[in-house]
Amino acid sequence: MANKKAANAASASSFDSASLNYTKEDFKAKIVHHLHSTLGTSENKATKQSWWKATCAAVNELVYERLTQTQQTHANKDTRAVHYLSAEFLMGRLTANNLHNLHLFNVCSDALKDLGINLTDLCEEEPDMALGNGGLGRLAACFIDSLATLNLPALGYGIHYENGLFRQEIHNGRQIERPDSWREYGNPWEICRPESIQEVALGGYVETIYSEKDGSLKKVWHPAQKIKGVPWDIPVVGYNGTTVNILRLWESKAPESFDWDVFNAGGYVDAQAEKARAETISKVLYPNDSTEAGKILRLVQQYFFSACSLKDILRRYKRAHTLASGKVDYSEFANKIAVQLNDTHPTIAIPELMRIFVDEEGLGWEEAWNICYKVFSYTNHTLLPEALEKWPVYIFERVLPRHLEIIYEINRRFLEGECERVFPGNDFIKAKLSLIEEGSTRMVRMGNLCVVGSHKVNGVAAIHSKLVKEDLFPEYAQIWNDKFCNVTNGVTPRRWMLSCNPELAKLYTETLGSDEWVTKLDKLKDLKKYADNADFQKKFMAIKHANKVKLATVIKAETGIEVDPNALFDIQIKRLHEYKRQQLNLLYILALYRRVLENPDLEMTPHVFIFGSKAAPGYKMAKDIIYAINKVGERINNDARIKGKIKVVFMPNYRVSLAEKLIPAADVSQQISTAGYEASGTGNMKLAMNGAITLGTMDGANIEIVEEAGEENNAIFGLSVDEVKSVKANGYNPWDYYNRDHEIKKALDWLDSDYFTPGFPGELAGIKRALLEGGDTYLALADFRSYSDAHARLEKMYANKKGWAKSAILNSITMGKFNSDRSIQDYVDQVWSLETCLVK
Ligand code: CBF
Repeated sequence: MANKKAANAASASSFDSASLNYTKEDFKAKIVHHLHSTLGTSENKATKQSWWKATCAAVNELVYERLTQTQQTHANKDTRAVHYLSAEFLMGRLTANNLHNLHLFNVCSDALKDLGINLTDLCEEEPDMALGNGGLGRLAACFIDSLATLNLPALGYGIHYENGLFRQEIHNGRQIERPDSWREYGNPWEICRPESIQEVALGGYVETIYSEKDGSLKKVWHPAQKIKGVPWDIPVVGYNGTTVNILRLWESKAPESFDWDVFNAGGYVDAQAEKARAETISKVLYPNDSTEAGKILRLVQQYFFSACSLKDILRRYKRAHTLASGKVDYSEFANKIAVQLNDTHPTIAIPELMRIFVDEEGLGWEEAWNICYKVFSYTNHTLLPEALEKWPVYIFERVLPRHLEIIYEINRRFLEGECERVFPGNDFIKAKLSLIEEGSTRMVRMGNLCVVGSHKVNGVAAIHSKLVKEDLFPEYAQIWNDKFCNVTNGVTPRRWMLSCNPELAKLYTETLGSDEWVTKLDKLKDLKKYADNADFQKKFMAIKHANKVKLATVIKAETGIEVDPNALFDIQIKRLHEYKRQQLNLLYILALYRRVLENPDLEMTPHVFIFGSKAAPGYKMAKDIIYAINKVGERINNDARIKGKIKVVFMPNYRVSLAEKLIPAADVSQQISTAGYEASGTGNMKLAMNGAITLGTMDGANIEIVEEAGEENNAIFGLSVDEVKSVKANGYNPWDYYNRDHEIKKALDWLDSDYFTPGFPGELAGIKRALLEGGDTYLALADFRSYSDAHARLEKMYANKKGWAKSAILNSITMGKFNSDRSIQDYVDQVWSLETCLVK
């Protein structure tokens, strides 16, 4: 039964450091104890790393106790649980987060101070756990925080990548990718669980066995290879509560570490070949899939973690539901188990569960299917066709032959059943909805498989969910209207306010007289009466200024660029993609630069444009845009004629821990995607929560943000979703904009010259070509003028200090809806039907 009270349950079991008997002296003793006994060092020899690890070990004493209590409670009560399958969990750092969630941050900081150590410095020792690319992976991390905070039984399942997302270096303006070995020297937050190792199979062939007895056909899969999945558990500490769930990440290993016989016969390298092959699976996050080997590896990764996770789920289920006869009672399976597919990456779990039920557990097809689709639900995170995965059938035949047969059977039953019922005899629609795309290379459509094999499909913001239903899967919606729903994304206020912006958090708590807002973010609306209050505005803006001063120091240290904290900090931080339109931002910078050159007395607020962004290694245009931003920045930052009115900063290696420094310091949040392309966005929420004004299009969650914060407090511009569709339908011609708008023309022509790349003319011309000859797929030129006008409005707003403060405050305090606890509550109500479970 859906439980609407989960949000309240979060604070029902609150505790603080005093009630835990974690006084400063206790903490000091524990840290020193671990320095000696766990790290094998002493106070005078210990490095910062050792202090950090000793501190984590001290915290873990409590975390492990809570973890055990949580697991015992869940097992005793045989709770229904959600299993969040995601190829990505972009966790960032955990130290400050765990301390805050346990209410131990201050006591730990005091204890360390006595020991001569600064906690904030120590937190910098922790490498980011960058096991994700961007939004989808960070969303998963926020969601598991909220699940634990709401005392919901949940497990995250993913891959224990040896190397997370590449570390970005900038050399002469260009992105260089370096490996990210985040756990080279050990990670104190993870626990290896060899007792729960799983084994999964790959390749081989399927044998059909005819039974003389009843005439039935039995399928037997004879795999060619076995892989061991070693689980690593990361405790997920809920805020203010007692629940500690786990994130279980699978590392791939060969069943044997090397082949003795081959080794003895002198084949020292060959003996380890299988080990190397097996370990490749969890070696790197998203290897390049432009080659065939890359594609196979990607599919194998997806199968590896999905299959290990399902085996783990079944193991736990069997423990509670095996009858005295030894038979397993599967009638409760769908009541106990919910599996959320975070995008199409874990789709293969659907045929895998069918395979286990039918081939291994002896269930009939109908019985198995009836359980299966009730277990799964699927979140779509994008409409971009390249992200809706399709795998060549021939790869499936080689890697997962039995799963291919099962997919064919699911497809046959769907096309002959529900599809035929709603679209009788309509072969065109059947071809569109089929799980198999016919063509020169036959493909398995994972998105379609998700829709057919799940009981719920959701998008991640209202507009996106509408487009998923009406544009992406309209015929499926005709078959199963109720399957489609919306869950607008959210972010955890614990990390994205409390931990990253402690002074703002303190102001809110002191003014409200309570820190209830940390779980019930809506409470901040009670501060509305202060939005106009001069004293409150002064405090709020002083905090923003202090955050900008801190960021200016980081910028100087990382890039050597000096920025003035009194300037407007205008930030665009997100993955680099043409639809996100960093190139539009750049075009405006070029236009503004020219305006100042042409009119050196131009009155304007000094403006610092800050970018943080990684480009996919194989995405040439994205890398060219990074190069252009850096080259344009170099020229502008060193041009004395403009007297520092404009600065352009590209922060290398954008990641969670850097975002935590950038977001509290932002005045303006650029969310400028082409309407209809950004499913939701979550950076937009984090920035608004911290008092940035959105300069954005009516896209994704921007629409809902503005609904909450008021359009008058933000700068909205550009074509709407419908207008984008109609401009495209009517034949968009970017040359018209180029020829008509002299600022566009001049900015683009500049890129043809060597003005920004002395001695190398045309190095930046690729951007102009993409925008003109390439057709400007994402309508940057069509939106340029209205973007420039929105900038002008922002300038005006910023000039009115009181008005700006009011808008910034209103943005920050009206973001209650974008608490990930609310998103999770929506999943509980609409998709998972989970009960809270308080842990004593
Ligand atoms: O839903 C989380 C995020 O996912 C993406 O990053 C994705 O990977 N598809 C989208 O691009 C974001 O809009 C979305 O917020």
